[in-house]
Amino acid sequence: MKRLWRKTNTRLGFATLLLVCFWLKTILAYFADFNIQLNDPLQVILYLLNPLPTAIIFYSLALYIKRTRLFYTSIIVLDILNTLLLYLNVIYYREFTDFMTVATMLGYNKVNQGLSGSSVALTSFHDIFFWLDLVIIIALLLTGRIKTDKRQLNWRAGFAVTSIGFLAFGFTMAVSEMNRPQLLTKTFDRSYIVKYLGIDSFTVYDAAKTQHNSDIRATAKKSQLTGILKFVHQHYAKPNPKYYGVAKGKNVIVLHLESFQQFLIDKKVDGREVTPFLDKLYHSQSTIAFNNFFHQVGQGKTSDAENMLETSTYGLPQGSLFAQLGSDNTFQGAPSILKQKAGYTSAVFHGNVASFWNRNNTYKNLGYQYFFDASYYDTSGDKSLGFGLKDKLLFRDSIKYLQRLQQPFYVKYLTVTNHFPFSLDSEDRNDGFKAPDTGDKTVNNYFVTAHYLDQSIKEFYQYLHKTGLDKKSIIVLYGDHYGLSNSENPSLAKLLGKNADDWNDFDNAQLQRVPLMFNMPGTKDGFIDHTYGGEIDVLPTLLHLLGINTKGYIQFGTDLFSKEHDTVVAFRNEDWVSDKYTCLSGVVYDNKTGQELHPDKKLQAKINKMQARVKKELSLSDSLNQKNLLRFYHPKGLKPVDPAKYNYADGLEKEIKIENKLKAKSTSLFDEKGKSTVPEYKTDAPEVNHKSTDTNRIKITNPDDNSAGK
Ligand code: GP9
Ligand code: MN
Repeated sequence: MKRLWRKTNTRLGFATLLLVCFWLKTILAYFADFNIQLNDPLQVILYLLNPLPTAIIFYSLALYIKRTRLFYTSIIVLDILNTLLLYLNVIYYREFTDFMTVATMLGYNKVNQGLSGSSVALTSFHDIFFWLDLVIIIALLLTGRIKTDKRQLNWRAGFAVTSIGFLAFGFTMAVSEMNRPQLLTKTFDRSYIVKYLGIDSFTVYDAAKTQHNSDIRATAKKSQLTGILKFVHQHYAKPNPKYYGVAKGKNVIVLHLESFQQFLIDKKVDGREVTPFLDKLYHSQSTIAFNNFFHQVGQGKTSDAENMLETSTYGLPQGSLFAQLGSDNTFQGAPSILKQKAGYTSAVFHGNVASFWNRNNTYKNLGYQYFFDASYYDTSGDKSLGFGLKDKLLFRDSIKYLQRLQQPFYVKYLTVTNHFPFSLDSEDRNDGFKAPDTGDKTVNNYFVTAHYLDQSIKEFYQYLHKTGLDKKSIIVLYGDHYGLSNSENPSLAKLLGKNADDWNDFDNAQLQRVPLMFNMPGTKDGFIDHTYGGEIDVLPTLLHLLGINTKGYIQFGTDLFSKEHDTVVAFRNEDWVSDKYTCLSGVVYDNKTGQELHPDKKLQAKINKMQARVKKELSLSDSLNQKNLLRFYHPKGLKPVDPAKYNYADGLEKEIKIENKLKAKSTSLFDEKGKSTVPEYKTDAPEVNHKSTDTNRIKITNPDDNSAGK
């Protein structure tokens, strides 16, 4: 031990001492302060080791210094800076349950206003340990207990240390990427980057991204809107008078069917319908359903679908728009348009943590008034799966919040149970529905969770019917994206009456159809509409149904009911589908036969024109979002959203406060009935009778709630 201690009298030994102390402090922060979900032993190992590579690289910089004093001062300053970054994150996390982005540090994040004056109140006893080592080491150095080493480390040794740092970093990066593919490109949650790569890497990564975004924005000018406005005005499709305003004043209930593909509709396995309730809705007289409707998401998956549905602009070519731009961008989306034009209250119900896809920040910029995330429900024990509360429980447990919303309301339910890997506890397979036997477990299970989702929607509808909410609402059901990936599709072929051997890209593209239904209980003019369209088209369609003019807005989609609707559906990778053709990487297929076409000159010219239009539309949307151009655009009668006005803690208390203020004028269902409608809700979910436990399959945090755990 003594010998080891004596090593601190050498430069390398001293650097190692600082490194080890810093490592231990990070571990302290990791386990005492950060609430990170570790799912497997590999993640635990990565989490424990990830502070080292970056710190080695960082501290090795001092090893190249010759002068003794300068060496010791530099390495201590480096250590102080590194500790400060760690400590600021600890403090920040205590207030916001999130890591500090560079934008926050520099004070230009619109949503998080940075640390408030109350930071002192956020300190805790064990914080001493973040600084104690430094105090002791400096004292030992000054009193000569640790001797300074006058010999400069030979540069080769220094270089070796730096190289070890980089090698170790490359190794963690590679292992992380294996455990979580697309870790950096997707960035669904900041905590994932910290979990795999550590705080230092997160900060460097975030700084690079922020710089990139701000470079793009700094050069952005209002005049760049001109091209976009020209396109949008030419592209605009005027509403069909037959449908304009038919849902005026109704509540809007958006049911986001996770990973739900159109082929499930009317599908039977062993003679049994997979989703009998949704099938019934699909054919109902009160539903207009689309059977040539496509998802258009990129890497942002659910969040891309949400963005398209609520803003009618595309997701980004890489990563998720919510995650990358959601904290700062100006949006002109459904919640704020509906609030300002027609007095709607807005809310999201979702059983996963609020920070996933950066929703907690993005929703504020979208103008959402309430966000009932996982922290609002009991998600303990077997009540949730990997992506949050099971759907049947989400619907049931949302009622106490739903019934308190002022009507008309615009609400969105984000379901999660039908999500890859499509696992479901055996207690939830209660009605003998059997999975198909395709030879691929993922494919088989997909049918089981889809069946469960169908049951949960049915239960929710029964409640809507009992309380009379159904007749007062338009219910929009849609699938966000594929559940089965292209590599799994051949296993599905037989079930779809096709041959796995000649399964090709055309077949994959056709499977990107997802449901879209507008259901208005009590009406009778429903039908199945064969119009081609995509997620980008939903917002103008919905706004027109609600009798809201969209002419002044920048929206890339067109009303599906309009005679002028654009039937070319752009995929995020610039491939496209129209009512006649499917064009994938320049190869054109005939939709009717599925055969590759060899277009003559005339047809080729037509195809080229459509392809050019698709490219243009996507690139204009990217330019709008990446340059944040909507901040320069002020449609008449629409005020910009002020995200600072929204806070998603204590949602129920806020709702009740409004009811109390409005008194007899309150339009909440609770006040209309004069009592709670919670007892009206019936579910067969066995978990409702399970006691709350200390275990949880997800980690719950509400970034806006500062009271928890303090
Ligand atoms: C998580 C859920 C899933 O909160 O929305 O997102 P996805 O993986 O489908 O993008
Ligand atoms: Mn999804």
